[in-house]
Order: sequence, then C-alpha cells, then structure tokens
Amino acid sequence: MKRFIRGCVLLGMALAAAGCQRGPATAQADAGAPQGEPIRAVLTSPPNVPPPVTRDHPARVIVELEVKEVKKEIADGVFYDFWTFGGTVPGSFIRVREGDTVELHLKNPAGSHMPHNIDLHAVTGPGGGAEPTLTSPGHERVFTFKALKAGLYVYHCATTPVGMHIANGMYGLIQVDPPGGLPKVDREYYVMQGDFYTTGKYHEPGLQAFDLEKAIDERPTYVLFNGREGALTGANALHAKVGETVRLFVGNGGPNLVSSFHVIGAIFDKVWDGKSSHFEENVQTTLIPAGGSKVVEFRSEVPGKYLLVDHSIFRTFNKGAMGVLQVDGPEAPAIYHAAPADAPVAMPAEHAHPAPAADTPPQKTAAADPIARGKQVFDSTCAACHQPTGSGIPGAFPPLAKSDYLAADPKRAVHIVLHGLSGKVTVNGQHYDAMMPPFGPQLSDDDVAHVLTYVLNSWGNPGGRIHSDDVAAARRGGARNEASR
Ligand code: HEC
Ligand SMILES: [Cu+2]
Repeated sequence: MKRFIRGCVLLGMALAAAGCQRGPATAQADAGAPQGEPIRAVLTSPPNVPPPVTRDHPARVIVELEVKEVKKEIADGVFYDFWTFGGTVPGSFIRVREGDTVELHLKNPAGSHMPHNIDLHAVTGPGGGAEPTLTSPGHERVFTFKALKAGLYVYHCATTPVGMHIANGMYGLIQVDPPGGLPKVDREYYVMQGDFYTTGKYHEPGLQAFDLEKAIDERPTYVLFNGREGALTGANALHAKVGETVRLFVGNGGPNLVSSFHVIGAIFDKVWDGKSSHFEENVQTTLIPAGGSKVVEFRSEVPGKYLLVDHSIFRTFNKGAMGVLQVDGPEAPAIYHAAPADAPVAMPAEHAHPAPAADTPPQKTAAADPIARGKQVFDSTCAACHQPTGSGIPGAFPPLAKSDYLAADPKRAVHIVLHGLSGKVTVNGQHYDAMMPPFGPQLSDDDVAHVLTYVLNSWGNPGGRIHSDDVAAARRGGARNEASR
C-alpha cells in the first residue's frame, strides 16, 4: 500500500486526476512511525525561509526554540520591549514534512520576566501544545506532535494574558511541506504582519510601553511587517530578478487586525491557504485573518520597486505596514512602458504617491538631529512632489530650492504644511495654481518643525529654524493662510 501510493506521487499530477490523488491527500502514506535518525530542524530568521524538505519519508524532527525578551527598535528612534521566539519578530521559521513527528523543545532562559508557551496551529490536539509547553523562566519543556496536514500555519504564545504576549511579538510560521514538496520556485521569503500598541503616538521617540487600553480598543499605533518599520525597505528590501518566481509565506500574527495583503504592481499567480494543490489564481489582494496565513506566488515580469502593503492603506502610509520587493533585470516594454517624464503635465495631488521615496534606509542618528530627521520626513512625505533636490516640477509643483515665496515668510510655510495650500501662488516668477494636501493629521509637531528646518537649511535657502512650539501655535491658530491668499 505504502509503495503503491508513493509510486503515484512519483508518476505525478497527470495520474493524480485518475484516482491516485486520495492517497497522499489523506496522508495515509505517512501515518506510520518516523524513519531513520532524528533530524534537527533548520530554523531561520525573517525574511529567510529554511530550504524545502526533500525527504521521501517521515522522520522525527527536533525543533529547538528559545524565548527571548528583547528591547529593539520598532521604528527609527522608537524602542519597544518585544517578547519573541528566537529573538526576532516574527519568530524563527520552522519547516517540516507532512507525517513528521515534531519534538518541540521550548526553552525560557533564566533572565525572562514571564512564563511562555506555544500553540502551533499545525498541531492536532487540545490547545495546540500550549499546556505541555508552559515554561517558567530558567526551564525547558518538550512536547511531541505529528504534523498530520500539509500547509502553512501560525504559531504563537498562548500564555495569559494571551493578547499581550501576541501583541509583544510572540508569533511565527511553521510550514508543513506536502510529500513530494511544493513546486520549485526561485525565491522564498517570510513576511508576517502584526499590530502594535504603544503609549506614545506613532513615531514618538524613546522607549514605548505597551498600551493595554489601545489594544482592547483595537487602535494600533503601528501595523508592521516583520516587527519593525523599515524591516523590509531600504537596505532591507527583498530582491528578485526579472523572470523569477517569488513565493511569499505571509502570516498575520494580529493580535487584532485582519490584513488585506497586496503587492502594488503585481498580480498573484497563485494563492493558497492549507493545501497547496487547492489554489486561487490571478488574485489582486488576499485576506489574511489574524492567526492565519497565505502562500502567495508571482512571476516578476517587469523590473522596479514593488510595495508590499496592507491595502487598508492608512496602515501603510501612517502606521508603517510597508515592504519593498526590488526586481532587477531588463525592461519589458511590451508589458510596461512609461513615456519619458519631460512633459510638464500637472499631476492631480492624489497621484503623487509619497510611497516610493519612503524607502530610505533607517538612519539611527535621526531622532537626535533635527536636520537629519527633517530630511527623512522630506524624503518620505514631500519629495514625491517637490523632488528630492527641492527643484519642484515646472508647471506642477513649485520649487522649494531658493524659493522666494518661502524666504518671504518662513512661518507661513508651517500653515501650508499643516493645512495644505490651493489657489494661485507665484514662486520665483512662475505661477502655480494647484493643490497641496494638508499634512497636519499625519505629521507630529516635531516632524513639521524638522522638515521645514531641513528645507530652510538646504539648496541655497536662507537658513533659520522652526520650533515645535511654532507648529503647536499654528495648529491652535487654525488655517491662517486661507485668509492671507
Ligand atoms: C502631493 C504633492 C505635494 C506634496 C506631497 C507636498 N507639496 Fe508642497 N506644494 C504642492 C503644491 C501643488 C504647491 C503649490 C500649491 C498652489 O499652487 O496653490 C505646494 C506649495 C508648497 C510651498 C509654498 C510654495 C513654495 O514653493 O515655497 C511650500 C513651502 C511647500 N509646498 C512645502 C511642502 C513641504 C515641506 C512638504 C512636505 C511636508 C510638501 N510641501 C509636500 C504639492 C505638494
Ligand atoms: Cu509568551
């Protein structure tokens, strides 16, 4: 019986339709005892994925997970006390084969403040392993389960208060490969979304504590891929080459939000949840529940920068949920062709995506240095329109470099950034009649002060400094520039 079914797998999909399919699908081929010597699982940190399991038989697989409570940056200059499996958020990626007997060791080092445990959604049995793995600081516990069903599964800590352990970063993914493995692809990456609740506002620097009230109200301060704003942008972007097939193992740890996972500029060829043979095709956006996961695959056809987002889009531009896949290789003009950008056509403001410029490498010193911080805000928020060099675009966006309009009244610029600007303005003799959206709701007083200080001290502008107090006063005073135009 065993040999017969394995033969079917080898003969491949053509025969599957003719009746072989039920064998491997019900896992009977692998219901037997583990074979050979026990194997130590290869664990990886995000965004890396362990190599596929190529064994043609089930084995006993030893997984050694260590809990680590670590203080790390959640955004530039913002720190948070994370609780993790293996030192990263999400935790170490585990990969086994359907039919494997997994011997899971959970170690909680003596320095920990809390007991922790693990509930793996790949487990069939009460609590997913939570009870037998409850481990106090300074202890290790071992629990064994049989991975009955192939699929991609979330694991998480389930120690009281469960929500807090998850909110602090205690989740990860375990992939159970089907017998015969998943189809071969060129790249595999590990991406996991989570929502975070800090006492301080978004981007408020310093060490931030967990805010239970915000968590209960489901009002996250941050929504992130891989536990840190910028974990997948700038120098940390994911990479692929034109013509390669990319497979993302995407999880959502929650604790609260569901994710509308989308890659801007790509259509997923395949998306599945559970059995890899039952996939959806040509998917634009896929829903990933809290405590759920999806495997998404697509071929990179056109070079460029692809943004990974939660299409509940304020989370991307205002709470941090952004990643980048950089695709390199020859242009594919038959699929995608952009006319040269020499014609000064005024772009509607909503088309001027501030996104691409947001992909700047994290700058550690930024919080301390207003000009460096201001440059970051400029590059991520203003450069899409005013251009990275402040040159503007003739006929559409006025220059900020050597702008006589700016120099004439620098404090007026505070109102412009907070409340936006529309109607006729003349900058260096050129007339503009366009619209700048308000940035008051998304930028803190510090951000506005820093970005304008940066602008005033760049590109031949007169210098000077805008203080947070000026911004706070302008916020209280309302939209002064509405009247002055
Ligand atoms: C979506 C495009 C867009 C973004 C993003 C944008 N602006 Fe503007 N900005 C404009 C437009 C358009 C005008 C001119 C509005 C008009 O014609 O009434 C303008 C005008 C200005 C002016 C006054 C004119 C001048 O050249 O001195 C300043 C100062 C300014 N913007 C600063 C900023 C700063 C700082 C940021 C980032 C926080 C920013 N802008 C982001 C489109 C934008
Ligand atoms: Cu825990």
